[in-house]
Amino acid sequence: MKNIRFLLSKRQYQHKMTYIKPTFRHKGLPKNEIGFAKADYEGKISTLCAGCGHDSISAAIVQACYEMSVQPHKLAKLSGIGCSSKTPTYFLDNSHGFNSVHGRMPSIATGAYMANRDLIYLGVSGDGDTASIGMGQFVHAIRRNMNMVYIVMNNGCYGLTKGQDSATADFGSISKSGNKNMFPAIDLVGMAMELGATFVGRSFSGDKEQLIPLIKAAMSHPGFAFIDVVSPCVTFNNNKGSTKSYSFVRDHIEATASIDFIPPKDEIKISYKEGQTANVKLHDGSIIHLSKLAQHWYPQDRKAAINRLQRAKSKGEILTGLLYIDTESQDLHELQGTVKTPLNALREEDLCPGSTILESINGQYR
Ligand SMILES: Cc1ncc(C[n+]2csc(CCOP(=O)(O)OP(=O)(O)O)c2C)c(N)n1
Ligand code: SF4
Repeated sequence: MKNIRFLLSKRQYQHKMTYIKPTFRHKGLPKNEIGFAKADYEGKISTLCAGCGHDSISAAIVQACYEMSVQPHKLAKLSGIGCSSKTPTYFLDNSHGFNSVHGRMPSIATGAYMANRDLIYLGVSGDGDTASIGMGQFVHAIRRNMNMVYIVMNNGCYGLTKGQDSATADFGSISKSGNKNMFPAIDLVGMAMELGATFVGRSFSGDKEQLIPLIKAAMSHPGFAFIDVVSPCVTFNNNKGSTKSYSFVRDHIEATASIDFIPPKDEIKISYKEGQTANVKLHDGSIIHLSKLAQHWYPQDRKAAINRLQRAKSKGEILTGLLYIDTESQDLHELQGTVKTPLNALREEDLCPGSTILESINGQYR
């Protein structure tokens, strides 16, 4: 320590100290099934503003991956540009990562996913990154049902570039500078639903009881899993009149149900009254247990979910939870019938079938 102080100026030294995160792990820390502590799923110390909703979402991702016993080297985190897109630096330090260009995360995800279907793909984006410059990429990722989790940290503004209104800012919402937004908001959840997304959820960065099981369910869903998370920007969009502030969201949030994610090996121990619960079984045997289900809420009925969303919107409610799931969908690899082995593991004999087979293939085109 003395040597570092000697080599650096006081300012450089203090700056460096800010970013040191201990790697020491106490032996007694609880471990998950594969022997990792929760700290093994963390990343660098966040440089976001204190109180930013995005940090709570990072914490929920860390908790979900720890509880799911995800092998860190079996996950790839991808992002675009923005405060939200910086967050992969703050979680899953031992996983693969690609911080791409503004709005271009889906293309990078598509390339990586086509080359190697063996990883969990976790994309993180902002409402600016997705609903404006990245809109064209986002809609095609949904349409192709790529097997990935796509989280939008939605604060209704461009935090990184000093808080301009984004396309998800609500009509009439007032910015910190006092301007009223005159354009209607693009509702990413409604859009994803219309486009045929096979898993759609919405949550709030301040509701980890809901967000953690939702992320776990999204990671288990074999298709495009979209989660819109309202995530207040404390610096530029947490003022009176904003519809993405902590206080506004807390006053207008409506959960469709409480969510429990039950992995295949566990059994459901809780029981609720008939009509108030639903169990959605996923392909790997895990169960999404929905309790305190809102009346007439059917998370496997796309039309009903769209209608309910529209009604909530007209009442000014922010509807959260698992909004829609299709458990029978086929993902992009299945649709294309591609090889199961990651491309970098294919051997020469797999790639070159030999002259006899090649001759017969060519023969079909003569
Ligand atoms: C091609 C390109 N255009 C514009 C920018 C400037 N820019 C950087 S981040 C950003 C928007 C960030 O907003 P959002 O995605 O909502 O993330 P937040 O910072 O609010 O989390 C913009 C416009 C850029 N980096 N690259
Ligand atoms: S500017 Fe806003 S979005 Fe960016 S880190 Fe600060 S609070 Fe978060």
